[in-house]
Amino acid sequence: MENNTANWQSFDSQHHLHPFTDTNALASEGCRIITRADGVYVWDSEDKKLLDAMAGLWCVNIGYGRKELADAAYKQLLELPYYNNFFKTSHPSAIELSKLLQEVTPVHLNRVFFTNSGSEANDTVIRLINRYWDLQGQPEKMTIISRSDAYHGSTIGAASLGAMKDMHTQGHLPIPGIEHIATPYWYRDGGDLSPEDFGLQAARALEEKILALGADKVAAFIAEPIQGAGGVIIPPDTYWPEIQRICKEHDVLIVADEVICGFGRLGSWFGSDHFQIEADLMPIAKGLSSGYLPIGGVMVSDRVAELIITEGEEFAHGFTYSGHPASCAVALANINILRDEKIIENVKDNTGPYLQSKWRELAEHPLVGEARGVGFIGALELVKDKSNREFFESAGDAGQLCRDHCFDNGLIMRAVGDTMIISPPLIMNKEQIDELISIAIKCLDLTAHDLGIVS
Ligand code: PXG
Repeated sequence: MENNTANWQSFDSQHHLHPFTDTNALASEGCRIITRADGVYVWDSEDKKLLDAMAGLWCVNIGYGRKELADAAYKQLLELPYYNNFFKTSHPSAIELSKLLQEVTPVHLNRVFFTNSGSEANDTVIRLINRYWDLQGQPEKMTIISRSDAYHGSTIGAASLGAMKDMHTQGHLPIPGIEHIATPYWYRDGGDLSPEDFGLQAARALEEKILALGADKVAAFIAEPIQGAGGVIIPPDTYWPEIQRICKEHDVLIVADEVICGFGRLGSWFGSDHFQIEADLMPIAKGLSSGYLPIGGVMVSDRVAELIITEGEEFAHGFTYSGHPASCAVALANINILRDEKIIENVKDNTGPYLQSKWRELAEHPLVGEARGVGFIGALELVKDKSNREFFESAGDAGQLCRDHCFDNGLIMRAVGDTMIISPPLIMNKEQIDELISIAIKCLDLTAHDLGIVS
């Protein structure tokens, strides 16, 4: 195939069905083709350089171009390209990765079930939860409570746990046994309440739901420590402690979906460390391999693992590529780099606070109602009138405009409705943060101008 943009765009529009994409619209526009990357930058097929403030899709935590990860995959593929972990076998890279995960995750999480993605991890979560309560002799305790604006993946189970309207409509979802409560989105829904009071109120919606369904029917509560794809929704400080009190009181398992927050995003190894969440199950993916190869998993607490193991029967669940040797080797190299180069400590103590202070200054812009964030994740609320938190009538237009200006000006920033999102590679330095902020300001100005908003 000839190496040029027009050909690629043509073949792409004829033969490639893209995820979460209006294929017709894309075919008429022509897609942007990303051909290479290094550090915090990617280049397209026209050699345009873009600062990737999304770390791919929230995953390239150590940045692009680390030879150690390519070498780890190459070496593993020559030595043992494939073997499975079924039928009483295992292999060194899966074993070594399980041990390393036990070391970096919270203390009560000592076992991992490997998957290939976050979606498979969340389907595995459903299987583990059902198995756990069956073995407890409470098979009717099977409802899982999730939240509005949640994204937990695209497989049937994971999409059911999520709350994306189009996914439910198109997929005839959710599957039975899944309920949703409101999420603690203070800027949008908090009204006159203080963040602390709103956090308590949002957490108590869980207790009301448990009482309405009957605690003997409720198996688990699933939530991201900070909601990512839903719009970087950061719970007030009062939220997680109250959630934990409620789950403990009603004997409901806690699932902390760490697919985005895990491996340093918040300046801690896991969102669970940041919020002191004691999860029974912890799905992981994305930053586990920094996206260099697909791999996910579920960290399983001693409480759940011991019952499943001591019961003696096999857990009838698994994937051909559960713990693929090359993916495990790459994840091992990735975690070693995160640890040895103290990348997460640097986000916590140095670059994270710097990014957050610069990011907060964007709240002074006439278009920005709120600028929030933790560590290396952030969001801006674009609003029509910030004096009274008035949102745009046609939600999403301002976000799209701003996102397009960012692309044109060399910055990849994502829009969720009218919320602008960043989740940069954790290795982004202060100079690159300055570059991010200055392009963001320029694009906010251009967007405000398009919308006729002036200070
Ligand atoms: N849980 C969470 C919290 C996620 O963010 C998944 C599970 C599913 O992971 P996989 O590996 O199956 O994709 C995710 C994925 C977006 C976007 O547009 C976000 C995700 C995936 C694709 C797009 O923000 N998150």
